[in-house]
Amino acid sequence: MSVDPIQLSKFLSFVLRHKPDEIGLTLRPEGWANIDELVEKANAAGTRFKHADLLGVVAGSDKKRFSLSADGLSIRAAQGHSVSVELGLPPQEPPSILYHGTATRFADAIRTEGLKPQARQQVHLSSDEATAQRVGQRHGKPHIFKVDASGMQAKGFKFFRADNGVWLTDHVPPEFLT
Ligand code: HQG
Repeated sequence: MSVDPIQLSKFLSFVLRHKPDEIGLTLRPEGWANIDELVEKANAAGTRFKHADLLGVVAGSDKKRFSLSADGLSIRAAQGHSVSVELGLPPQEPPSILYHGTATRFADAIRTEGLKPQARQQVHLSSDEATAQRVGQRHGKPHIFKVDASGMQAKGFKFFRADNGVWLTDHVPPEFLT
């Protein structure tokens, strides 16, 4: 039986970002899982797919959600973790403006408290408004915040760029938001 790549992508996101223990997997500190071990444990837990199916999902992922290690033996989620991982990304100079898409119902709280990572490890930002719009739509009627990334960097805030181009930072205080 062929594997639905969208379902498999969702399963991999779930295991590699949020619940590796659901299939008895332990991620390495930087978020990596050995692919053969992941496949074996997923199959044993009832989600049936092959190594090649996983590689197909990695290659076909619209947002490049997954990265392969240089030796090709391991996989990790590029971003989006709720489990504690140390991705080991070097701090980088961000574009002067970054965007965050959210839902209108969160906008007041965000104006007061700034952007917080909520269930994830870091706040997710994008370099283009169209992506932020799509991210916001996932939550409801979209509302876009512009983030003064240059201003934050000048004050010592650090920015990281995930393998798939998503920008990450720990917190965006309200004074850097419009
Ligand atoms: C909001 C997807 C109230 C925040 C996307 C967001 C992204 C606050 C929600 C990636 C708040 C958290 C991440 C505050 C932040 N008060 N609400 N102070 N601070 N929020 O899903 O950024 O398709 O955890 O605005 O494309 O929406 O899964 O984060 O609405 O890259 O690969 O709290 O997930 O990628 O929601 O999305 P999320 P996100 P994938």
